[in-house]
Amino acid sequence: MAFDNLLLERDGATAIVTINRPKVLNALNAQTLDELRRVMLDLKQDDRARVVILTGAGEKSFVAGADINELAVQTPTGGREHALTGQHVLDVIENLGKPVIAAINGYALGGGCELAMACTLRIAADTAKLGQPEISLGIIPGYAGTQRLSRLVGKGKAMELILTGAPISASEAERIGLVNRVVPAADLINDAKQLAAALAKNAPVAMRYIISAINKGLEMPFAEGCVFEATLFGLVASTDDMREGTRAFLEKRKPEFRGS
Ligand code: CO8
Repeated sequence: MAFDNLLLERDGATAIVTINRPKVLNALNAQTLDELRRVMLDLKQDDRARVVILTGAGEKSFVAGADINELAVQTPTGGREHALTGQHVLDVIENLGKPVIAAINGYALGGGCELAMACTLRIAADTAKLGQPEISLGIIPGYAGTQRLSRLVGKGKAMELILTGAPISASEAERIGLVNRVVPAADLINDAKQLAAALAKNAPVAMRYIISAINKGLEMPFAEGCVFEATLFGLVASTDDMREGTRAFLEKRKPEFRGS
């Protein structure tokens, strides 16, 4: 697959996707969004890729938002379509069925913060800044930021971040639960690779069901979420990996999961 604005590398069972428009701080234009959609759909089907890392090119920015050149000329119907397209791409990432780790190497603003929130886990460099500055452009988040931010950090903090538009530091983002952990900038990619390698050893079907149970379960009443979990629990019992995992424990050895 050829991309103008993305790089795709492999590190064992980890696929590393880098958004590569450093001159505009990796802002997401329509073409980049479409390339992200295509690479993610491809990785979803790719059994060699058990975990995905998503990061930004350069040292300054993960993604500084949607491309403001395109926002400046959008029409009402075009804006709605743009928002729905972006929401769809982020939905593909959130429900990829394998962990996607955002390695936040700098600014994650607007659509960049929304993109990071769609990932399964977030590791931030200590130099990163996160926020939803749309209000300063006279607009609102459009890639589901109002929905995901309030679910991740609660209504009060989401209101504050989106209404003020003020960015926060990586350590503040960790304190409020917007990122899972903060590491020195120089260690970011290695830390993300280590976490990815550890996750890649886990049973792929079980990871897929965990992601699904949590994502879909959050949209359901508690009792229905529990029934959904029980159904997935039953399904996972049909896998060779369940037999391998339980047998390996009893035989006092490390399991080797094959994804079947
Ligand atoms: N879009 C386009 N270009 C950008 C963007 C962006 N989001 N961010 C930075 N750039 C460009 C700058 O224009 C500049 O270009 P040039 O060199 O040609 O002047 C280059 O990147 C470098 O940026 P700066 O010189 O501004 O770098 P600084 O270090 O001085 O500042 C900042 C860094 C603070 C990150 C600053 O660039 C900034 O404020 N950027 C905009 C951040 C922002 O407002 N993001 C939110 C955008 S809105 C959004 O994401 C909505 C998403 C949902 C849309 C839904 C569809 C309708």
